[in-house]
Amino acid sequence: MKLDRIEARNIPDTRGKPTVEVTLHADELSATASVPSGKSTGSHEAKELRDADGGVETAVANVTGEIAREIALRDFASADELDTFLIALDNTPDKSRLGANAILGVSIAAQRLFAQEAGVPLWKAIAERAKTAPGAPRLYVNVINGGVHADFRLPFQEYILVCEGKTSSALATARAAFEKLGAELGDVPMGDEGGYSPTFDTLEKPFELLAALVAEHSGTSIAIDAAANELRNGRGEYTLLGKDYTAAELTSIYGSIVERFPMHSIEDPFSEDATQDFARLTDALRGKCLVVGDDFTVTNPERIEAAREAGAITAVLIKPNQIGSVKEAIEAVQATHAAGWAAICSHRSGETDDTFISDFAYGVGAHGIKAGGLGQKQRLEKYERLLEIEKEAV
Ligand code: 2PG
Ligand code: MG
Repeated sequence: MKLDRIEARNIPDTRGKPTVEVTLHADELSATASVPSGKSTGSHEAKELRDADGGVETAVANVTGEIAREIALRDFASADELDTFLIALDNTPDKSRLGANAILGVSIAAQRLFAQEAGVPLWKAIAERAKTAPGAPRLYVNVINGGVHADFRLPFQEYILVCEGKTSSALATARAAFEKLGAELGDVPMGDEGGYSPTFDTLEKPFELLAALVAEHSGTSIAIDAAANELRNGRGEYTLLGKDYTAAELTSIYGSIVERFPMHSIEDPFSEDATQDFARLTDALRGKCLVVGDDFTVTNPERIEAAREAGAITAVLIKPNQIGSVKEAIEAVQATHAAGWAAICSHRSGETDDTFISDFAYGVGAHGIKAGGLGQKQRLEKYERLLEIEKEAV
C-alpha cells in the first residue's frame, strides 16, 4: 500500500489536554486514529512526546514532517511492515525521538487502512495479524474512581465491577449496577474515568458497596487497580488513608480483602519494580484472585518475559500507548498468552472518541477490557463499539 497523504493535528482529550490525531490516505481510502494519555504512568513506558508547555506540536510535526516524508518514499505490504519501519526510523529503545504518541497514531490509522483494504472488520484484521481467537472480553467497569484520578478522595485508583458474558448482557448488568450505586451515593463528584468519586474513612467501604452489587447480579465480581506507584511515600512504604504500610502489611491487607469479598483481580498492588512483592502476593492468591501487572509490565514483551521468569503475576494489562505501536502491543499479548496469563486490554485515563481498544480486545480474545465508568461519553463509546462487534461477529 502506498500512503499518499498524511495529516496530523492536536485534539483535546477528556481532561482537556492536547493529544495527537492522525489521518492517513491511500487512494480512495482514509483512516483516522487518536492517541490516549495516562496520568498514573509507569517510568518504563515508551515516551509520550510533550512540548515544554504540555502541548504535542512537536509530535504532530514529526508525523507531518519526517514520518510523512519517509513513508511517501515506500510501499508497505502490511501494517506490520509499516510498524517495523517506524520503530527503526525512531531508533531509540523508548520511542523518545519521534514520540510514542506520534508513532502510535500512525500505527493505529494504518491498521485501520489495511483492514479497509482487505474488506474485513478491524477486530478481524487484528485477530488475523495476532493469530488469536477473537471473542468478547469481560467488561471491567470502573464504577468508583480514586487515586490520582480523583484527587485521592479514596486511596486505590479504581474500584471495578467485572461483568462476564455476552457484551449485550454484561453491559446491561453494568448499567443497572452503575445506576443503583449512583442512587445510593447521591450527589458525589465524578472522577477522570467517568466513575463516582465519594470519600469514605475506611478501606473496606467501597468493597462492601461493590459486594452488594455482586450479590444482586450473577456473573459479576470485583477488581481493583491499586496503582501502588502513586501510594509510595518516599520511605520505601505506602500510605493509604493517612496511614503507612510496609509491603508485607499491604500483602496481608490484600489477602484479607480477597478472603472477605468476591475479588477477581488486583492490579499493580505494589510499585513498578517490586518484583519480589508481586511474586509473594501471586503465590498467596494463586487460584483465588488474579494479580495484574500494569506499570509493572508496561505492555513491554521484555518486561512481561522477566515477570514470567519471576512468576510475579498472573495477568497483564495491555495498553498500546505504553509501548507505542500496534505490532508491539500484539507481541505483548502473545507473550502474555505464552506465559499462560490473562490479557486485559485497557484505555488510558485521558481518552478520546477513538474505540480502537475495543476492536483490539475483541480481536485478541482478551480476558477483559478496562474502559472506565459509564458516566463519560468516551468510556461508553468503547463498550458500545463492543456491542456493534457482537452484531458484526454473528
Ligand atoms: C491505569 C490507567 C487506566 P492511567 O492505571 O490502569 O485506567 O490509568 O491512564 O492514568 O495510567
Ligand atoms: Mg493501572
